[in-house]
Amino acid sequence: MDKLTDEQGNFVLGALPYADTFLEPFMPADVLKLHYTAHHGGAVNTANKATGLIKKALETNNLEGVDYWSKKLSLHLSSHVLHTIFWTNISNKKTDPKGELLKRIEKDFGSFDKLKMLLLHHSKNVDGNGWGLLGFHPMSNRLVVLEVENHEKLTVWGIVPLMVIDVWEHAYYLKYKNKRADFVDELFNFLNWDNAAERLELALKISK
Ligand code: MN3
Repeated sequence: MDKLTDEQGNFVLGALPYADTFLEPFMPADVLKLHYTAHHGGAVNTANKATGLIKKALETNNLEGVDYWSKKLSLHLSSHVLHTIFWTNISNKKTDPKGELLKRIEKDFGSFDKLKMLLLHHSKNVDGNGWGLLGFHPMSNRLVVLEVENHEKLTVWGIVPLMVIDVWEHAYYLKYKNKRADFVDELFNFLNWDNAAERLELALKISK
């Protein structure tokens, strides 16, 4: 359901699913636009550069520098994945988990309130830049909350992100300054649980 590449396999910055003003006043249009074009767009460009240079290294049988570019690919492709999901994870109308998603939240965390407590805690407490993340792990058939550092650290192999909360300073500093917790609390009201439910449904279908 997410389109990360074009027909040639190059990473592309897809269109935002709404206008820049969609989340105002919570997220001002200029903040959203800068986040999307400079930060998400920058990750797309660097991921393309990394794959290009790794390909070139293979063609010339010279692997000098591939360690650096493989690390860059891990960071920036992970950023591309998470930001692509993030834009679809927010909405300007209130939603709540229901159906299969709610059932699994209650099974794995006790209740939606308990999940909220855990997801908010991890989002607020990431060391430095990172993400709070609710994911589905098909290999163990359970939901997991992660406290991701940068874009790619402290994950679990095979996790399918359902709901991601960007707590890099670029996500909130222009409006919320150093008050990350206020931003996270406010963002919680804009989370699109219908989108998370769609992601779970697709993951369950694919993993059957
Ligand atoms: Mn970001």
